[in-house]
Amino acid sequence: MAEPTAQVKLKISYFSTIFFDILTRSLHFVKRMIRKAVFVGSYYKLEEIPADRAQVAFGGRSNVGKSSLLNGLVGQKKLARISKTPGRTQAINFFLIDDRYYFVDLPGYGFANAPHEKREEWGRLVDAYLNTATQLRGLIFLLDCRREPNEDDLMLLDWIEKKDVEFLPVLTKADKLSRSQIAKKRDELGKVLKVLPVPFSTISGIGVTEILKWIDKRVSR
Ligand SMILES: Nc1nc2c(ncn2[C@@H]2O[C@H](COP(=O)(O)OP(=O)(O)OP(=O)(O)O)[C@@H](O)[C@H]2O)c(=O)[nH]1
Ligand SMILES: [Mg+2]
Repeated sequence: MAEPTAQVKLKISYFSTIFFDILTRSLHFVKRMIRKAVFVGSYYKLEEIPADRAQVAFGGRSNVGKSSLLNGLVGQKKLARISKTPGRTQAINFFLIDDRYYFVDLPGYGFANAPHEKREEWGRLVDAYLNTATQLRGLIFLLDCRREPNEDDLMLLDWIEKKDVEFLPVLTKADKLSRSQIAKKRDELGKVLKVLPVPFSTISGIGVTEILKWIDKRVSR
C-alpha cells in the first residue's frame, strides 16, 4: 500500500489533535457535572443551619434568578422554586449536591413591597448566616444583566470584600441582551468588581460549564 503523503499525515495529525481536545473537554465536563441534587430543608433560624459540609451560596437581589440558576446547574427544572413574584425564597434553602456539598439558596434582598419587619428579618438571617458560615467556600453573586448594581448589591459586595470570601459574579438573564451588549456589560462590571462576570441564561444554557468549573474547584479543596 502506498505511504500517505506528508500533506495527508499533517491532516490526520490536525484532526486527531482536535478530536482528542474535544474528548478531553467532554470528559472534564462529565466529571464536573452534577449527578444528584436533593432538597435538604428551609431554615429560618441560624442554629438549625447545617454546617457539616462545604457550601456554595447564591446571593443577589430578589427576582434576579438565583433559584433559576441553581436549577440550571443541577439540570432540574423544579428543584428550587421559581416565581414571577419577587421575594419567593424567604428562608435559606439547602440542597445536597452529589452527597458532597451544599448549594445554599439565599433569600433575595431589596424586595420593595415586603413589609418592613419582614425585610429586616430576612436581612438579619442572611447577615447572620454569612457572618458565621465557616463552611462557605464561595459565593455566586448574581446581577441582572439589564440593571445597574444598586445600593443593596454594593452592600453585599462590601461584605464580600471585608470577609475576603471568593466570589463569582454572574450576569443573569443574558438572553435579554445582544451578544455585544453582554460583552460591554461584562467588561464594565469586570472593572468595578475586579473579577470578570460570567453571563448565564436559563434559555440558552450559556455559562453552566464555566460556573460548574468554578464551583468544583472551590469544593474540591
Ligand atoms: N428570560 C429569562 N428569565 C429568567 C432567567 N432566569 C430567571 N428568569 C425569570 O426571572 C424570574 C425570577 O426567577 P427566580 O429564579 O425565582 O429568582 P430569585 O432570585 O430566586 O427570586 P427570589 O427567590 O424572589 O429572590 C422568573 O420569572 C424566572 O423565570 C433567564 O436566564 N432568562
Ligand atoms: Mg428564589
